[in-house]
Amino acid sequence: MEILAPETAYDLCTGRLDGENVSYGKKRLAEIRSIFRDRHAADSGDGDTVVYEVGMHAEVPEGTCGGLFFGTSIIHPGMVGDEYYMTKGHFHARRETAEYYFGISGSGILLLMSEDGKCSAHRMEKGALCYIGGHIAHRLVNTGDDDLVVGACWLSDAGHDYGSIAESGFPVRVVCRDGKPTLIPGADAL
Ligand code: M6P
Ligand code: ZN
Repeated sequence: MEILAPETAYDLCTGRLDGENVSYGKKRLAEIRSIFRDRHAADSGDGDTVVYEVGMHAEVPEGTCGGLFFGTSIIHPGMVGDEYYMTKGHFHARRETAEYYFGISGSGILLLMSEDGKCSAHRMEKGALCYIGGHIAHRLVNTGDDDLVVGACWLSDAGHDYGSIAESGFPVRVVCRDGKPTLIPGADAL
């Protein structure tokens, strides 16, 4: 029997994934304008701007029971109006499934929301490990000047439910006030 080389490379410093079954996707402003509170700023921003990227290692097809996915989210620094760049955020389609997020570099906030709309905010930085339980929506916000890089591991049959977020949003937003990240109430757009 021979000793096999790793099929996939994972850079512990950058979160970069390379090799078999790895794919990368970019999320541009044009696709996610509606998540930001300042509609005018979101609509007048260049739709081609990449807000965040997601690399993913998927050994099994989406929906496979018992499998795992492994990913890296890279949220670029920037703002729409006074609101920091962030991910769309989602519940899992299979609500009971959990996920790990872990900080690789940069600084930001992980917003968590229960199904009845209770929200909490957690600092996300290198070395932070966050267990996101089932029935909890999750969104990453980059409050720093560099990329916020966060690793993730979730079940291959968890799925994504973006619809509930789109309808009611997160009840907390992260905006810049006096140069500092500040939590403000309100899911609605301006
Ligand atoms: C992490 C995981 C993925 C998710 C991605 C981007 O890598 O949670 O499942 O797709 O972040 O987040 P979102 O889907 O909310 O845009
Ligand atoms: Zn998730």
